[in-house]
Amino acid sequence: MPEETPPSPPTQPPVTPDQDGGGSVVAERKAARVKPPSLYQVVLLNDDYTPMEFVVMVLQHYFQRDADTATHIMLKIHHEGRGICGVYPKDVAATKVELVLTAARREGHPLQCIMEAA
Ligand code: TYC
Repeated sequence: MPEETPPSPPTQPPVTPDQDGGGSVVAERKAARVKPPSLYQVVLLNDDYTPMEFVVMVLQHYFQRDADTATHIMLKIHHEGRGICGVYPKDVAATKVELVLTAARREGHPLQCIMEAA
């Protein structure tokens, strides 16, 4: 019985310097086509019942504000009716709104938190 020759490995197409089959050329083209994510601001609204301390806690815990900044934002909301907590990509903003509303309702506060295109 004659010996079979082993199958030869698949041959690679020739590579030229600026077309290497998937490196930087593809990455650059993709970056040019991808839009930056649209941003949303998370806004707290004033009401007559939510304690100031709870709003300050929300701003510290969910929006990473230090105590002074959180107090400043809370007082701005108290006096002007609304205030921006932070600006985030859409899914992050939506998650923060949900977390804030869940925490407020758990404590029995009527605090309103919304998101709007920045
Ligand atoms: N107005 C509230 C009070 O006097 C405090 C408050 C501040 C409530 C900000 C909501 O988003 C708010 N207790």
